[in-house]
Amino acid sequence: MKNNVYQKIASEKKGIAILIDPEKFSSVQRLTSLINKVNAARPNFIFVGGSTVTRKDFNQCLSVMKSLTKIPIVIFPGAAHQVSQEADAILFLSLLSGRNPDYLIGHHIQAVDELEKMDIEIIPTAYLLIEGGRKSAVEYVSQTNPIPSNQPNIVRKTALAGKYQGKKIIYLDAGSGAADAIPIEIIKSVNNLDLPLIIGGGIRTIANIKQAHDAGANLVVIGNKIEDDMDFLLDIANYSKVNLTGNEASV
Ligand code: 1GP
Repeated sequence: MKNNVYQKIASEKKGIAILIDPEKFSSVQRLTSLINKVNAARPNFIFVGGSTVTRKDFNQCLSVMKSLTKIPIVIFPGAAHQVSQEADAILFLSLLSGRNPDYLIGHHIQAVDELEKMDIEIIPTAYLLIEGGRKSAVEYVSQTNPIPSNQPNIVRKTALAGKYQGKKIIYLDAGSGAADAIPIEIIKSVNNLDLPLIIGGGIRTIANIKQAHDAGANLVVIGNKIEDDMDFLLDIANYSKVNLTGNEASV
């Protein structure tokens, strides 16, 4: 196993992952310039994946990224073909908020032949889509309904059922480009289930990131904001530096 990604996520208190959707970075030049900036910002992980990305764009993106960065690359797959030996790990997502068997077990079965031959870490993940103020691509593509954002009890029970099924991580997602990030009460409803917590969707400010961390997120994922404004990576670098300094001071 190349990298102990699961342990790294679990031990993060205020981690950051930058999400790259290969469909939006099919230009190698644009991808290269993004990765150079990501390298300077030094997030804990790069997530890669998307709801509608093709195998060709996915593979090209992975091989370009692998040649340009040492930051661990984690696949956040939108479908069965989004697997690659170039990655360090894959979040093996089950869309537990929905009732579409393809996203609960179907894509997984399609992916196993390829995955079995790869030396990448496979992380069983309870993936819950939460209403984010506008219809998300995941919602449309998976043909499922998100959990309403005013239902922390449903979120908690769903995540706990995932834990009892053996999922190792909880990922709450408001959906890419969500108008509203995951509310604090929703994050707090699952922060005592003793599983690492990833929060994403609609996070566009340092205040959003801090709020999610303070509510218990081990890792916060930022995608769209970076696509619109790559310089936001500088703000992320500063935020992480302050946290690191704070951590060191408290040791
Ligand atoms: C979406 O959690 C990710 O699946 C990130 O969302 O693109 O809105 O940051 P954004």
